[in-house]
Amino acid sequence: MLVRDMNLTQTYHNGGGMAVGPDGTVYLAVGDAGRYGLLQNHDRGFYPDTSAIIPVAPEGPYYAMGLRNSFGIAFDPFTETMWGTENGDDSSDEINLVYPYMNSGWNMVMGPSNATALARIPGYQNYTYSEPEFSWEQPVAPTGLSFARSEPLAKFADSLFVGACNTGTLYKFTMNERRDGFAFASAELADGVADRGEPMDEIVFGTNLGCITDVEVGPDGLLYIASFGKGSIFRLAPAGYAAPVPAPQQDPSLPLYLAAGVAGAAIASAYLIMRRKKSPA
Ligand SMILES: [Ca+2]
Ligand SMILES: [Ca+2]
Repeated sequence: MLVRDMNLTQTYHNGGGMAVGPDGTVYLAVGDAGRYGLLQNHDRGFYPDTSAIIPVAPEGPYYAMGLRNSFGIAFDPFTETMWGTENGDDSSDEINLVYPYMNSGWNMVMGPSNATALARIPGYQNYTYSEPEFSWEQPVAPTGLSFARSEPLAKFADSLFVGACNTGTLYKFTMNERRDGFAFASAELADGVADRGEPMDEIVFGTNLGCITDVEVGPDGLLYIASFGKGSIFRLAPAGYAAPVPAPQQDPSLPLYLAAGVAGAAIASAYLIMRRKKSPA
């Protein structure tokens, strides 16, 4: 069994974002599952293995804790650091650079902290609170996220793509030089917070995509965006992109299939022409 039992989890806030780290470790994000968990910055909690990012293969100590819920984690191919989305309540969704042993603060703080909230976070041995790298005051329900390090998408090497469910938007963030945060051109977003009503043109890359659930780079280096809302998978490719021609097949029967296909198509075309000729003008 790869994933160990989740103790008494609910059917919501169970996250499920997964990623494979640079060393091959498989990580799983699990939300608070609506429970009074041990890892949610309460003085006391009852349930283990919720509100955390857990190395499941091989198993290890919680990579991060204090999460409300996350639908997406991904590794920066350049720095090999983990990034993740986190879903807030009525306010504040987050994007985090997820340092090892990070405490994201839930449920004492969601979004940027303040002194009062920080004072309420109990200390966990080895785990340290870290501020979000970006947050939306008005929730957009961020989900999957992906860096694009590929030849076809080379112009986006410094970008992080983030999908959202509520807004049906694909967001694109520009990494800063150290790749430990984002660079913004607009004064409104420079504080790392999309406050209510602030323009987000700078980070809006694609719209009307329905509830996006996942964003991944395929083996062909293109970006794939899965939409639950549209029941579709979208693909981001450069204008005029032509898929590489597949290597020649070794299967000797293939030309026969192709020939049969061509013959079939020819017959179908002839049939259509015949039908057209027969139909009244
Ligand atoms: Ca946080
Ligand atoms: Ca702002």
